[in-house]
Amino acid sequence: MRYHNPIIPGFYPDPSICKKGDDYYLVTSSFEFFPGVPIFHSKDLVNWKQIGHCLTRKSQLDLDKVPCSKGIYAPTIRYNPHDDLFYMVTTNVGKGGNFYVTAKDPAGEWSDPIWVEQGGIDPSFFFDDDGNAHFISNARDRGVHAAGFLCAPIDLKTGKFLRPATPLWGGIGENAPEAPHIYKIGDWYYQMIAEGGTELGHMVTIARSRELYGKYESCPYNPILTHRNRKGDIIQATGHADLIEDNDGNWWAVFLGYRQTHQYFHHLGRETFLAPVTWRDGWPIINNGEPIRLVMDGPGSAVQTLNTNYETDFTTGIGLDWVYLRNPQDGACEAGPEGLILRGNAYTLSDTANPAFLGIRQRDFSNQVEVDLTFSPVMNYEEAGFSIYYKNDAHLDIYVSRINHENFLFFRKVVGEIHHEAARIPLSSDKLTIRVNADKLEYKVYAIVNQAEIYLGKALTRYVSTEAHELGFTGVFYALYATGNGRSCETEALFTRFSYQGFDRDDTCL
Ligand code: 6LW
Repeated sequence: MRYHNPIIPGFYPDPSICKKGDDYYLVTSSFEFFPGVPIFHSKDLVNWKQIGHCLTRKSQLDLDKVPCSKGIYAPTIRYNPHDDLFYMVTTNVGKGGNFYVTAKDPAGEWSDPIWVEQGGIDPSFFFDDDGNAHFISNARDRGVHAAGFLCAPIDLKTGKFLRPATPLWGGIGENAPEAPHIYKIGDWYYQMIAEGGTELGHMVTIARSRELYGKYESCPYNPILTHRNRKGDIIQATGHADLIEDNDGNWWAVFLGYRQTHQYFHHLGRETFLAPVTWRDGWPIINNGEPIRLVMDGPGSAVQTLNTNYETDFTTGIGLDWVYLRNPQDGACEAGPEGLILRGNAYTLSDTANPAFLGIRQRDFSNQVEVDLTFSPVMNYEEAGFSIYYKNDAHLDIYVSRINHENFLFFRKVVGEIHHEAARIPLSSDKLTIRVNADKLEYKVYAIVNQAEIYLGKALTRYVSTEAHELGFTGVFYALYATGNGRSCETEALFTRFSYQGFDRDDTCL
């Protein structure tokens, strides 16, 4: 059967996959958002359902004042048959470095962190047949950039190395070697990595050795995945892969890529893709060296049913797909019988802090989103609304606030240091619906007040794209927020409906 790529659309980068029995589990990076490291489950590799997050407590994930695109980088998930535990290892950049957590049930709860002394990013575990565990990470911060990676046997109970780490294969000499994973397949140890940087030059390369700490020979077919010379394709930056064997003995790769708009920008973040692996002279080649496509031939008879449509009135709680910006403040977001209440604090969306914010990823270029809001500010500094949020200096906000004795509806664009008020309209009701219609290039913004539709304007998607700003690793969120702009916002904002319809997957093409 055919399936759509990305298999997990929206900002879900750096995928790592493992399997226990018939169940596959996949994790992705989460940066400054909380909870951290979303975890997905699948039975067939093409239908993925989020079952939780690995990092759900502040004791596991401190994001206090973490800058945008710092925090949690590329995780690896592995199942260890020797102790029947799942291991998720990752880096909290700027907040302690590399650590891992364990769980019997991947849906959680996961343990408190065990910290590992070795620095660098993109840590990974390899559990050898003899039961020994090995830890590898990029060695950038050790000043051995040329060596690329450092690996050592590790005591899983304590996180301590059993002997000093030694360099393994460092890649084919391209920029930014990262994302190392080790596999034992047949009589070979394979070390697969990403290099070329996570942007347009991204690629996957591999080497093998008869001994884990032996001499590695580079694959003659490297890179085994890249779109670096496919400038016109919609899919770019393919790299950062992890391999898995299915129950029929077929091999697959999950990896990141992004979908560019036809103007060479991308705003949905790096997403998770799937492709078959074929073997050439004992070397795994991703999709047989062919380009990755939006529709591909999938594993066996699995039929992909995922659609991205989403509707909630929040009366039964806050769904798993929603995240906070950094650690949430007590009482800031509360779901109840009437809907979702946000209580703004002093922080705004432009601060490197934790405002009252609840966001869900934009998963399609083309979509319609609607938000029902009840909010009647009594002080000038009180504000609540909906944001198309990429980062603290890149967000497009549709919100209600007060000037003197009158409430207004605003449309504001924040792009770098430019804060532009694109619309200001007097409001005759405390209830309104905010609607955004998006396509690849534009967001069109509307409000519906007393049944009348008001057009507030439009914004280019590229204002919230990665390429319009200094290097970032995240993607656009649709966020509900409230703020007191430097003080506490005493008036509660009530959100009674959030509805998202995604149009990128036209099932008729399958
Ligand atoms: C990640 C690195 C990368 O740690 O970007 O795609 C970094 N590659 O491997 C952040 O996602």
